[in-house]
Amino acid sequence: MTEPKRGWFQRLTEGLSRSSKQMGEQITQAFVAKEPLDQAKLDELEEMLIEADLGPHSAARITQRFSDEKFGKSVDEAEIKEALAAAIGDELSARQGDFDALSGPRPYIVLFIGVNGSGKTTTLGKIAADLTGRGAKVLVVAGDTFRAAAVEQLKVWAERAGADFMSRPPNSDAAGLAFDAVERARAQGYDVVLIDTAGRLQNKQGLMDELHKIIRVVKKIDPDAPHETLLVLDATVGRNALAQENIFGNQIGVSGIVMTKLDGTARGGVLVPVAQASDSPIKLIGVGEGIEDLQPFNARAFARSLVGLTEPAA
Ligand SMILES: Nc1nc2c(ncn2[C@@H]2O[C@H](COP(=O)(O)OP(=O)(O)OP(=O)(O)O)[C@@H](O)[C@H]2O)c(=O)[nH]1
Ligand SMILES: [Mg+2]
Repeated sequence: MTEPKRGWFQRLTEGLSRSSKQMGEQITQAFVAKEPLDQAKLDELEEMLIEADLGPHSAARITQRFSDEKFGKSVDEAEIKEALAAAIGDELSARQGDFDALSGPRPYIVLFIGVNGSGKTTTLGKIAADLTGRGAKVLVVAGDTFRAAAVEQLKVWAERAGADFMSRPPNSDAAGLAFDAVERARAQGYDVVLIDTAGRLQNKQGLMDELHKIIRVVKKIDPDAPHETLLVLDATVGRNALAQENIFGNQIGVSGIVMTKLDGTARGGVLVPVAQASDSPIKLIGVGEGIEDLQPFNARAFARSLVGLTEPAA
């Protein structure tokens, strides 16, 4: 007998289990009995949120709201989790955005950017699989021409997804490849073009120049392209993700953020300050290496999972 397909919320909960375990244990320790909420407990709560990488500003706001609602009242663990989830959900809900490659112009051109190892190629592969699964004609473009291994890795993903694949020999011009890919996609009726990029070149300026060049040549064919520039950030780097968002956001321009590897850290709370610092919304999150582990970002569900609640909001 086959097991029933696990639901997305369960995957999310499992993916965030390191973070929620840490927070859950701290909440349990701090609020053993149903006792009145006092300043010492509020301080403890704020400290816990900072430790979970939510950032001092969010931690202070959430604690303040909590204090407004509950100060002097008896609270137990479950109430704390519900209140925390509501507060974090409110902080994030305006920072949630949709990634929808199939209702925009055709071909819909998506550029994946981010530092090396952040999860660009994997995320692109997962998206390709999702799109072909929904019947879309997808072209995957190996814009990371810097490393031969990167081309091979993407090719495997494209084959697995049943998407077409375009690459050039190592050290070819990535912008030239992107141009040819978009022209081909127009001529041959592709729905979506997914362009991978290098995470590291000779130096940071070299990388930024290359990304600018890719964007420039793609715009020659379609001035509105790329229709999405997804910045891929690795949650395990903690608050470094903030600096990366800052650099790519300012220098290149970003339309949405993908935060990967939330399953690999106990500090998944870092999504909160990143979401707040960024001009662009969080669109997708990665909670594991499997194809189904890339999920649309749902602020309230994320907040509930983060604090260890095991049911989606009613
Ligand atoms: N656990 C986990 N691993 C992930 C996730 N997303 C990506 N990875 C892993 O992170 C590693 C790096 O991912 P890549 O997709 O190669 O990263 P990249 O940004 O393309 O890296 P470069 O090509 O070097 O710039 C791989 O081993 C992925 O399997 C995730 O959500 N969870
Ligand atoms: Mg890559």
